[in-house]
Amino acid sequence: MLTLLSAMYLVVRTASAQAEPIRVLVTGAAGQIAYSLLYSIAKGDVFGKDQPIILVLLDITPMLPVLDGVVMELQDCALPLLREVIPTDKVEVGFKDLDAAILVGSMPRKEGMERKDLLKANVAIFKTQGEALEKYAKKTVKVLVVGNPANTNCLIASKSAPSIPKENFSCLTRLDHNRARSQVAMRVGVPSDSVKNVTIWGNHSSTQYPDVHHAIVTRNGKEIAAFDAVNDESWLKGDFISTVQQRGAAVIKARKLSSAMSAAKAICDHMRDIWFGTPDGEWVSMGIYSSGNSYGVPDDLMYSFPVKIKNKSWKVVDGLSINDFSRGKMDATAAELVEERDTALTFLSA
Ligand SMILES: NC(=O)c1ccc[n+]([C@@H]2O[C@H](COP(=O)([O-])OP(=O)(O)OC[C@H]3O[C@@H](n4cnc5c(N)ncnc54)[C@H](O)[C@@H]3O)[C@@H](O)[C@H]2O)c1
Ligand SMILES: *[C@@H]1O[C@H](CO)[C@@H](O)[C@H](O)[C@H]1NC(C)=O
Ligand SMILES: *[C@@H]1O[C@H](CO)[C@@H](O)[C@H](O)[C@H]1NC(C)=O
Ligand SMILES: *[C@@H]1O[C@H](CO)[C@@H](O)[C@H](O)[C@H]1NC(C)=O
Ligand SMILES: CC(=O)N[C@H]1CO[C@H](CO)[C@@H](O)[C@@H]1O
Repeated sequence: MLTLLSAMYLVVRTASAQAEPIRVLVTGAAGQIAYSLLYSIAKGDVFGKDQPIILVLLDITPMLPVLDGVVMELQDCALPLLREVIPTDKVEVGFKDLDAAILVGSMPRKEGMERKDLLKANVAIFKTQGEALEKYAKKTVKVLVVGNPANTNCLIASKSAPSIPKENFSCLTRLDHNRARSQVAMRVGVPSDSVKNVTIWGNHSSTQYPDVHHAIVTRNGKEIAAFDAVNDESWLKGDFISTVQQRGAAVIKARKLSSAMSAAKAICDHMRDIWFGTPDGEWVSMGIYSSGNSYGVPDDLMYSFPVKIKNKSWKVVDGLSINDFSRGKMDATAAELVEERDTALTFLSA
């Protein structure tokens, strides 16, 4: 029996050792999130310890010299899974034959720039990148949008790549999810993995709704509702929510730079769960296409929901009870996204 098992193990090992490399694109690759992210991807934290990787790094032309430095450092890490690194400023190179695309680069807000002009610039970027996905990537590509405004950028990319299923596009709210989880864990005094089933609803912005009505805390081996574990309803409905909503701004104020290490970690969590499925007994939050949802969220948005993932397919966790407090907050963040989408669509068709 033992010999049979070890023989089977050897067969599996040999098969996976010869796995074909997958092509993974990171855009904004010369930026600060990518600097934390690329090492984790290249060493196997996201796609598995047996999965060879070709990393494609896209940034804008003026950043190519910086990108060369990033390439040198990746080479100097001597990572066995990393088979090739391809730096480029051309979408036809960047989006070719992709298995996964992590779109981090976007137009940042500049001093004095109008909100509308910023949105317009980002619609142009994500239209181009969506069209490049349509033209050059595999139809099974999994696309994660991080660059802000992430939800709307994701919607634009997806609309510009009609032959790739909408379900294969998602945007990052995992950082908010992780923040919510940690805040509750610190408050109760348990490790963060003892807090499960928090939900982020809506836009990745200060109107997002971090919801712990269905969250569970494990303390001294017992599972209890987060509301009972925390035992401070006014904190949960007040400071907890605003702390998570404002966390990005608080990090910028302290660091004079936006979140990068935690954003990179969240990107890894998100993409790993798409690849391998969510752990048993918990859901995660991600921004996904809203059409057909059971929570009364308007159709045709990229909106963050609680999801479970299996076999590279997500399913929204249905049937959670929504009280009036939650309803109001879910609707407010939806209204913001509807408005942003409608403006973005006028730019898309212009
Ligand atoms: N969704 C989230 O949870 C979350 C969290 C943190 C940051 N973000 C967003 O992620 C983005 C990146 O953050 P960062 O700190 O790495 O910024 P950064 O400025 O350090 O890097 C961004 C990089 O993107 C590049 N870029 C710009 N336009 C591009 C294009 N058209 N194609 C390819 N590359 C392009 C820039 O040249 C730059 O190198 C920002 O939009 C930020 O707001 C999102
Ligand atoms: C939605 O969230 C993004 C990301 O933070 C933000 O840039 C955008 O302004 C928000 N949308 C609106 C309409 O406020
Ligand atoms: C989290 O939610 C899932 C899906 O409803 C459920 O199966 C699981 O038991 C929940 N986890 C905990 C710790 O209650
Ligand atoms: C997983 O998904 C693939 C592609 O959609 C499908 O062919 C396969 O049958 C699925 N496997 C399981 C176990 O559901
Ligand atoms: C993550 C996800 O939802 N993936 C979907 C991508 O599209 C294929 C069809 O090509 C679906 O089977 C996957 O479920």
